[in-house]
Amino acid sequence: MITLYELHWSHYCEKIRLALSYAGLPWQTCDIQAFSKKELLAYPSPSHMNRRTVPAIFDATLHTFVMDSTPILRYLCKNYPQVQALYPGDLSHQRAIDAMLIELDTKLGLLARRFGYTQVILECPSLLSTLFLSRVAGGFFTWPGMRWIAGHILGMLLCQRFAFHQSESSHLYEALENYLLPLARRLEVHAFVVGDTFSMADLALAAYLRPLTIVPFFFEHPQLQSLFAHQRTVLAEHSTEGSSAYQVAIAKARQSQPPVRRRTRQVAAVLPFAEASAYAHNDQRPVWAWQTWLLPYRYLFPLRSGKVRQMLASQGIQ
Ligand SMILES: N[C@@H](CCC(=O)N[C@@H](CS)C(=O)NCC(=O)O)C(=O)O
Repeated sequence: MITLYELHWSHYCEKIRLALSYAGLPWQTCDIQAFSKKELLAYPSPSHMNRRTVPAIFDATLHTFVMDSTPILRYLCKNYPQVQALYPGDLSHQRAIDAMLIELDTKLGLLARRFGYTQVILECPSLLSTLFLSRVAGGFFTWPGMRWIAGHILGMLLCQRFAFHQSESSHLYEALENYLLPLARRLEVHAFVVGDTFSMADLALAAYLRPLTIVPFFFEHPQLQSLFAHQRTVLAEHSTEGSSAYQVAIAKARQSQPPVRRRTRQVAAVLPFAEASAYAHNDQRPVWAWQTWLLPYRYLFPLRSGKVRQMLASQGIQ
C-alpha cells in the first residue's frame, strides 16, 4: 500500500493523486499538519532538497520513501508497470515527458501557486484559516471573526514565503502568460501536451492549471482557452474529485462581490526561474527573516498594486 502525504489543496499533490488513480494502485492519503509537518519528520529529506514538502509517498511494499512530485512519478514508473502507461513511447519520448514535467513543475506550478494564493488573499482570506488551521486548537481559528483575523495573518506569512508582493513589479503575470501562449497554441492543433499520445504531462498540466481557474487574468484570457478546455477534458476523464475548496470559496465570494482583476500592461517579461535540471526549482523562502517586519506594508500595498474589483474585464483591466 502507498501512503500519499499531502496538503489536499496543493496542485502538486493533485498531480500525484491523478497518477495513482490512473494506475489503479492501492493507495491512501495522509493530510499533514501544514506547520509542524510532523508526519514527515521520521523520514529523511532527499539530498536535492533542503526542506520537507508534499507530495511525498511511503511505499510500504518496497519500504521506500520518496519526496518531490516528479521523482515520485519516476519511482512509480520504475517499480509499477501500471504507471508506465503514463510514459508511453520509446526512451526519447519518455525523456521528453519527464523534461516537460520538470518544466511544468518549475514554470507553471510555482507561479500558479503564487497567483492562486494571491487571489484567495484578495477575495476570501478567511479560507486560509480553514485550509491551514482547522485542525489546530480544536478549530478555534476557524470561528467567525477569528477566521478573518487568522486568514490575514496567514496571508502575510504566505506573502513572505512566496513573495506575492513582487508579482506585479517583476511582471510575473505577463511572464507566465508568455510561457503559456505557445502551449495554448499547441493544444489548439494537438490533442496532447507531448507528442501524439496521452501522458503524465497531460495530467500534470490539468492539475497545475487549477489555481489559475480562479485568476480572471488567465481563466478569461481569450488566447488561453485551449488550455482550460484541455484541462476540463482530462479531469472529466481521469478525476472524480470535482471542485477544490478554493474554487468553491471564490465562487461563493463572487456571489456578493466582483472578482479582483488587474490592470494589464504591455511589457516584455520572462520567467525568473533557472533553467530546469533533473529536479524542479522551488521558490519557498524562510518566513522569519529580517524583512519580516515589512510584511504588513507589503501585504497592504505592493500585493494589491494594480488590482481592481470589477465584474467584467474591460479595456486595460483583465
Ligand atoms: N517541486 C515540488 C514542490 C512541492 C511543494 O512546494 N509543496 C508545497 C505544497 S504546494 C509544500 O510542501 N510546502 C510546504 C512548505 O512551504 O513548507 C514538487 O513537485 O513536489
